[in-house]
Amino acid sequence: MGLDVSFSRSGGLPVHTPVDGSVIGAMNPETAASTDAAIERAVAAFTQWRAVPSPRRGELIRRFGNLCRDHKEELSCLVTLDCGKTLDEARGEVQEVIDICDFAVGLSRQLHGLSIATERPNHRMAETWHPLGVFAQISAFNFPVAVWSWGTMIALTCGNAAIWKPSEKSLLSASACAGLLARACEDFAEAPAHLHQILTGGGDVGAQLAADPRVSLISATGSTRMGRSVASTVAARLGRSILELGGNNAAIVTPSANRELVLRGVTFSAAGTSGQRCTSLRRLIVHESVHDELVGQLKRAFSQLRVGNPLEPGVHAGPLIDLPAMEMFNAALDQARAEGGTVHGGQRVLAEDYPDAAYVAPALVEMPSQTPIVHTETFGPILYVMRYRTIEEAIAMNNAVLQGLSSAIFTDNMREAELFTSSLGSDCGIANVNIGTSGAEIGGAFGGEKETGGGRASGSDTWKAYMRRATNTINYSTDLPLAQGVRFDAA
Ligand code: UN1
Repeated sequence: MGLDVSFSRSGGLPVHTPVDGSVIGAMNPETAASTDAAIERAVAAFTQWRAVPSPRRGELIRRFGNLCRDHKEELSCLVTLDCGKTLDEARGEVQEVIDICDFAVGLSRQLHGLSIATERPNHRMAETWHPLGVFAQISAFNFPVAVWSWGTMIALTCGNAAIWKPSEKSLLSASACAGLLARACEDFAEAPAHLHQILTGGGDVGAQLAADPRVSLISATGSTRMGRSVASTVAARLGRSILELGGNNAAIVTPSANRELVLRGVTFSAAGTSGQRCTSLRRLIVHESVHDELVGQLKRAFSQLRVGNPLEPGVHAGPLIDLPAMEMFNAALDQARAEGGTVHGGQRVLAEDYPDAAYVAPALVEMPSQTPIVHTETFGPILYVMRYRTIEEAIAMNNAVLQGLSSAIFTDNMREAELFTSSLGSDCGIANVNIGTSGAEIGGAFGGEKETGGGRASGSDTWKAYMRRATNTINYSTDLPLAQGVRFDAA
């Protein structure tokens, strides 16, 4: 069976591919009434699904993971068409979906709580974990399927019903994934109707999900502006959210760093995915003794990268998502120049072949210091390079921005590496040694601090955020001793 891309091809709003700017589909956005009805259906699905034993819930995820394995190549092509990342990176993204399914299957037998020492005789105290309710995921164009799967596979395993509002810029792969999940549910007796629903639309659909008290947990990936709006709406109703927002990720290059690792790690993290990962490397903080030599090597490495049609083999980076993204890229480079920067690369390429697409050469920008533009996340391949003298100064520069997602240090000096990953080091949710800032595995908790939003998704023990924790105190005596020695003997 092939893939089902079921969103409408006619009517509605056009959906473009960044590969050449052409129209590849159309979106008919949800109305307030249809979104409301979907939430109601999800509530009904939840009341059934929560009663299914979690290892059985895991079995559904196993089926979906296997369907993704069977259709990995087609799904990867759709990811490339949707967001313009290279086919190789798109395969990596679909692999993340498969990996989180495997993780969730194992997790389905490990949703265990603590037993806790109680101060009262013949009592038992324990934590139990229960399904929470309706989970909603808002995902961004740049990882059109992986980020959804991190949240949704865990949420379904935890016994929740799920709703997905993908980016309106990347509907092909979203629609195909939702179709495969629906297929996994088809002959799975315990799966209720509408266990997972996909809602197409823009910010208004997301805002409605955030505002609705029937949505127990909302996970949002995207801009800080979007996250601020979701967070304040959810907080006003005292709901729960998981936010994974902007990053402004830095790597420190110390004098002892293995240069080969630096060149490969920095080039992939800065220019891969055309700098459109939230984990993309945007700031390089280089010891003054190796700065000039490294800049020369990086200039060469950047100029050798092949920017082109991401469906073609051998291409390192595809286009930006659209022409407005290229305008922001150009504006950032202009501002960097005005703030004393020297820009290498950064020009538009392939404009004759693809006039409606946004292909740019990655830019390396030497900056005198961390000026205002360096504090800004521009979603494109721009790497600002600055100098440092002491490791303490470098760490302070790493931490000086408002975002706190990912960070890295390249060093062979264990004192520097340990300091960077210690409580006195990087203040980010991800702190790496001798690898770049991007390309995290699904096994770890993914997310960051400060304006990145504080949420964690994917592996480790993030599942706890998708469940309701109950503390149970059970008295199996014939007495009623009160905690803290309180006496109340009226009866
Ligand atoms: C994102 O850009 O929103 O660590 C997610 C990485 C990928 C996920 C990025 N595994 O770069």
